[in-house]
Amino acid sequence: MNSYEPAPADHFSFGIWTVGWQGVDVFGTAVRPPMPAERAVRKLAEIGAYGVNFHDNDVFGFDDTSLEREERIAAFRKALDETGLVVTTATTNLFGHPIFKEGGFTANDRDVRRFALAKVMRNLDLAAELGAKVYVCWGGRDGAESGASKDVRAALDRLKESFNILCAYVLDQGYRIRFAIEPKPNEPRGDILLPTAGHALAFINELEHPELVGINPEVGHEEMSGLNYAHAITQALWHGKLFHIDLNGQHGPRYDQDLRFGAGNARGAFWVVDALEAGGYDGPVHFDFKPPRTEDDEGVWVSAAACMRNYLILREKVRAFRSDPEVTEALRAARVPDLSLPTLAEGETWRDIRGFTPDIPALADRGMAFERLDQLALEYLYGVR
Ligand SMILES: [Mn+2]
Repeated sequence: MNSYEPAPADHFSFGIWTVGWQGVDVFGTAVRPPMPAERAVRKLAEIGAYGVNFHDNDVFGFDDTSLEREERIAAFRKALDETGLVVTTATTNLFGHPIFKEGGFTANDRDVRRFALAKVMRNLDLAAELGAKVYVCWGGRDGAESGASKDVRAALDRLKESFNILCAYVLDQGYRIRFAIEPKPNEPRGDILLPTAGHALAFINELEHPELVGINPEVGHEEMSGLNYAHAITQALWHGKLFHIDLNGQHGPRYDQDLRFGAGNARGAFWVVDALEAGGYDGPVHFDFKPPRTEDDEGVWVSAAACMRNYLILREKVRAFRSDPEVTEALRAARVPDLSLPTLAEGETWRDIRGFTPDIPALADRGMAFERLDQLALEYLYGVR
């Protein structure tokens, strides 16, 4: 019987801001006290996490003096050293301070853009020092609420310029860090630039160093747009662009819920784990969730541990599904393996199929047997197989 205990080989990681979220929302004040980064590190190590991800201002305050900054970083580093937790990833807070109210890389005010890039470069130095391999860029304030306020073409030019500058910076500094753009359709801005995984993938092709830039899709962010997250990460893998993942839970198109992984769209979560189990992703299995406002400190750690536990439960179910001979037979009956056959045979060209006519009535009549296949998956998910 599986105990669903996380192991270092599972590479589970958490953002410091996830368990540290104080519960401030649009309608209410903090419900939990501030959590110093070093406490988050120690508690995450206790519950079996492998690594962490941090914003600069998860560790030290925006207005901290150099001395305060150094003290905060030293405490963070001490906790990392003592627990053995790995810094897998880092990112910059370009959304919290009022200076970023109109954006970071695409703010209309040029000095805001120059400051945003300086802030990223400063935290890239710390990220490199702490061994992060991935640097996430979430432009939550890069967007608009109204049509004329943002010149979208110019904003895309500035986004492109920003990534070109940052890629030049990591190359010049000799850092072994790659960037991962995190798409999101809306919230906090009414419409955010690069709203989906697809938009971000297309954008990367316009950069000077596309090889240094991939994506960090989040379950909730794709599902807010009504999209299929398993498809998004599979396409990102197909492009060689899945540099990082943000796992959490979401109930369809509404505000960004950031539920623990496995809550919300549970059926979607099954296929997310299936997509990751299919292979090709070797980054951290990272959770970006928010313990609900209803929870006290104990509830925070219950929900964090549940992210990992749900992943392991789903992994067991997915593996059982994929190794069931009845499923293999159902896949065959649904002709799923046939899709891997190229449409043209070796040596054929369009000339060979231009006049091709199959048995049209027979193919049109033929059922696909997908319901049987999907019912097998659901029965694993429901725990009756
Ligand atoms: Mn989210």
